[in-house]
Amino acid sequence: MKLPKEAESRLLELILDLAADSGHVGLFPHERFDADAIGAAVSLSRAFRTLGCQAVVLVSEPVPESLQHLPGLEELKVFPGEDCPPFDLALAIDCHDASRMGERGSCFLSAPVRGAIDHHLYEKEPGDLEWIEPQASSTSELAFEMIWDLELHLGKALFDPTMAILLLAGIITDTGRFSYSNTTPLCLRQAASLLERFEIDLNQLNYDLYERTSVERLQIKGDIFSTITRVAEGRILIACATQAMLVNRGAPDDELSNLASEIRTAEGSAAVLLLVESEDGDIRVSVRSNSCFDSAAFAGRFGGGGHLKAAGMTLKGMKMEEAAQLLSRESEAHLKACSSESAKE
Ligand SMILES: [Mn+2]
Repeated sequence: MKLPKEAESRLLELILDLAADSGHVGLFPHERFDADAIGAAVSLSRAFRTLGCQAVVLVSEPVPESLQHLPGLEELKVFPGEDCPPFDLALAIDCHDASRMGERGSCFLSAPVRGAIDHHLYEKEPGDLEWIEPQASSTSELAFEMIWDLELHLGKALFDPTMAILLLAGIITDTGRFSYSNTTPLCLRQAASLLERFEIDLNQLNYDLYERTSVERLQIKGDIFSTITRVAEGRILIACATQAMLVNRGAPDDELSNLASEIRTAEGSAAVLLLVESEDGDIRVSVRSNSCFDSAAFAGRFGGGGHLKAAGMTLKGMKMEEAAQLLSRESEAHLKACSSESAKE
């Protein structure tokens, strides 16, 4: 079996080779990027540029309002709109293949050498340049590791205050403010080291990431919470947001998936499904679990993916009601199957 750390070493060697030659590196965070994806991508791109590479972060959409407080995002290039530069190396960040990149996928695939830095579950044997550690708290944790290793190797400082805020934002959000089970001594040490080296207003960062809201957001939250229905004797909770509900409140839908985690706090809930209708009629589903319910496996059955306790998928060509009924049935069966399995153990 290939060790993930070996993939990191191969990536480091390649980056150093490219740096010597002003090589072109493209970083591709997943579609609808979050703080982790963008924090890792921009931090790596800054570090790679300091080494001598030409580095570009290519994204599918402009920065959502909820992340506009993050520094360093002016370097993002939105594709299509911007050209696809002739990259020597393209790296998938916080995802591992072109299917999570939308239209940028073709640009990613056009690079002669491709790799990935990710912490999502991977079914296949990773390629030589795919550094995938599902037990890592976040891709920002891996980006920290890589930049740290580059610093040690070169004996010069690479971290800067912008990277510190970006990486902390990625680690903080992917660990639910250091509360999920993926919080490890390592990511706490990384956070400590960033706080030691740079002056960071943690209170402000937490406010920007978690608390800043608007009356419209509070209203849409109320609307969505009032749709919660119980399935499987209340062990599964399903909530939905139609386009009409969103339009009515004039609220952007960029951080609704957080509400799924909030719903999960209901006592006795084993799993939560939050269905959000997008403008094009697709239904994006956030899956959260508190139990044996394997969110990634469940989402995988509908073409999605993610982690054990948090995953997502998109349903196409289905009305909200239809989707809710289908998912009620399927999730109940999914929960029953894992409950009876764990009862046997
Ligand atoms: Mn992540």
